[in-house]
Amino acid sequence: MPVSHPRVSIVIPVRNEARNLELVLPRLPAVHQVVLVDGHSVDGSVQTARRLMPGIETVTQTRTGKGNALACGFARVTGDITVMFDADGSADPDEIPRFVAALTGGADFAKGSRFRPGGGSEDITVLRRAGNAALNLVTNRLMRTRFTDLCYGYNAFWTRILGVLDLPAPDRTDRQWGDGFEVETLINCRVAAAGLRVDEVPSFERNRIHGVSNLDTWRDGLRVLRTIVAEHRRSKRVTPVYTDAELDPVVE
Ligand SMILES: Nc1nc2c(ncn2[C@@H]2O[C@H](COP(=O)(O)OP(=O)(O)OP(=O)(O)O)[C@@H](O)[C@H]2O)c(=O)[nH]1
Ligand SMILES: [Mg+2]
Repeated sequence: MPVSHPRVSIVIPVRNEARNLELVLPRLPAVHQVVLVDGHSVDGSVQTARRLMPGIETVTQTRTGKGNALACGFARVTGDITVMFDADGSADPDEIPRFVAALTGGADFAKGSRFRPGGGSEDITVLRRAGNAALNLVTNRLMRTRFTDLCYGYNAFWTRILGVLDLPAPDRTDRQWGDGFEVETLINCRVAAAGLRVDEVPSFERNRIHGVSNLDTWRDGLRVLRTIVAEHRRSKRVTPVYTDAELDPVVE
């Protein structure tokens, strides 16, 4: 059933981003809910966020990695739309309406892309750009998709499709596949395998303002490659079941 005035929840994974939160949080639009998922920060990120935004919900992630942080945040979402939003200053809050418009326009998943006309990046290195292009090619060939920016973290989706993502449960104690930076690829592949509609949204990625990246190009690039192969195999076992009424994937 279409939602005419969707409530938007923004999920922000945070690991030692206090100085960036000072600049990022005041720029967020007024929304239904903001959930900060803390990765055991030691720089006062949580306190900074609460000071800047008293209504913010904070949760400590249960394991390690950005994927686990997102899974913990998604579990807290009460809005109709979930926006995945990095805290390092690279994502532009003014683009949120663009993502929402793609979803209200009929998409199930609005995927940010730095490589669509109107998009771009100040932050991507030559090596990462080449790696991302190669990983796009492999994914598009195997999954029959048309992604232009597989490894990008700025995305939004109707919260009702959360079951399709089937992310590792927050309450498991041991590290799970999907807990790390492979999470975006895993989500993209699962959404595609379920036959959901993905619309790409041009997005401009700014440089991280303070601090250093948590991502390791080679290690995480290889994890993404393994993810594509694993998700391709999984897609053979998942029957697309997209109907408006039922969005849980069926794994035989
Ligand atoms: N809670 C939590 N947040 C994390 C973790 N790793 C990264 N993040 C957050 O996820 C967001 C993206 O992380 P970055 O390190 O900027 O990685 P990236 O944007 O993929 O890579 P760059 O383009 O190099 O910046 C930031 O808000 C980080 O603070 C983690 O293990 N736990
Ligand atoms: Mg970043």
